[in-house]
Amino acid sequence: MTSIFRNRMEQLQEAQEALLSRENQIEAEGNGIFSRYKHPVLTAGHVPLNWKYDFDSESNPYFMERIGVNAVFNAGAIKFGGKYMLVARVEGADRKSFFAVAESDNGIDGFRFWDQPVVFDTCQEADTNLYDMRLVQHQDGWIYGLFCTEKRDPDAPVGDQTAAVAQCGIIRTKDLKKWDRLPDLKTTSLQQRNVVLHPEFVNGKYAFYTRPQDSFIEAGSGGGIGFGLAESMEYPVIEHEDILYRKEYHTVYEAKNGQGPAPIKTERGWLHLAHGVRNTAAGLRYVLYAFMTDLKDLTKVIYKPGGYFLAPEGEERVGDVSNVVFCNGWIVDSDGKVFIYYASSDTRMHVAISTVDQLVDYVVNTPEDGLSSAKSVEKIIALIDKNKESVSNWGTKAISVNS
Ligand code: BGC
Ligand code: BMA
Repeated sequence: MTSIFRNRMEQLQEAQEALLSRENQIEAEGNGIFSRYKHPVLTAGHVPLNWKYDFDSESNPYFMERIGVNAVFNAGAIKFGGKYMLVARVEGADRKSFFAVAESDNGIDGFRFWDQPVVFDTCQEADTNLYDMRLVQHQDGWIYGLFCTEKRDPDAPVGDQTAAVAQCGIIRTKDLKKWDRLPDLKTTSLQQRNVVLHPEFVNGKYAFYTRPQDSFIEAGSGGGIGFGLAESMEYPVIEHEDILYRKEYHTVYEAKNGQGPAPIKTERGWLHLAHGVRNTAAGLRYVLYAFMTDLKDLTKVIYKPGGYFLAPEGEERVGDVSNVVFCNGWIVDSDGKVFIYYASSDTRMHVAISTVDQLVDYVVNTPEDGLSSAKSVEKIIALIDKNKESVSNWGTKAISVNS
């Protein structure tokens, strides 16, 4: 064994152990709706060294990286066996993404990848790239993973190597180890990304949030968050989609929107997190926004807080695809604590925490988008006036307490 080999190996192992055992700290202040944690929870630096390095000093005397990992982001999340599990999108230096499970005891730090990436039935021609898994513990007893499977558009002209077809792939498991592939979801749309399984049966059927689009990037006449039912998961076909949340001019979801993780059931309704996209001179900007649907009519949006819930901040703004936050995983604990796992700029995973009570308060009491500057000013004036009243009431209370 050369000293180069030994030194590099030891240095890399030490640095990785320091990263993996680093404690996370909650960030002070914030907006009262959620709190961010200081450090990313999962990054390319967390990927086990034996996925990338050949540990044989004969065949790798320089202890060189043989397989590069570019980024770890857009993870599905689930609590399983008392642990916080992320099924991350790991993207290699070759731009191919795959899935890998990482677990933590407390959900905020100490995430470690399992021994090897997730393996399931794939077909090279049909699944060039796989990404963005939504994990759902369904009422039927299975844990489903719905993800995007992408391939080159077979009808694209020879010179166009960017046109692609995206559809929803489905796998299921009982233990996050053995995954069975089911047929891809069929809908009437040419493109589907951001498909999410609803955790409960609806009229005895499987319910899905969809995102029909005409072309790979452009929503065209489609777009919006859709909703549809399928009879079975072994033969998943949605014949009819209702659009429950449309795109709208001059909002944070003007260009595209898509369901985030599966919604959380609360006493007031189903709590949703989604992403909204607008176009800018600097490219697409992705933010997260929230809304609530009716407990009985899942296609009815009953609360629609205006503006974004979470937008990229500080180092989150920069990465492979800058100015992006994306969330496809959150975990609710039995005490109502919510762990929101979001990725920044297609590069790394973060966590923010909140509670079901706070998130419900947020969706119910945040004013809707009035869709004009004048309406925004009206809302601010109304708040200023309300505050004048509150503060004067405080005065009386303070005096009566003091006297
Ligand atoms: C990328 C995704 C991206 C999509 C649309 C895909 O090829 O892998 O990250 O969301 O294109 O831009
Ligand atoms: C997509 C998503 C994500 C990604 C985002 C920004 O449309 O499906 O995979 O985070 O674009 O690149």
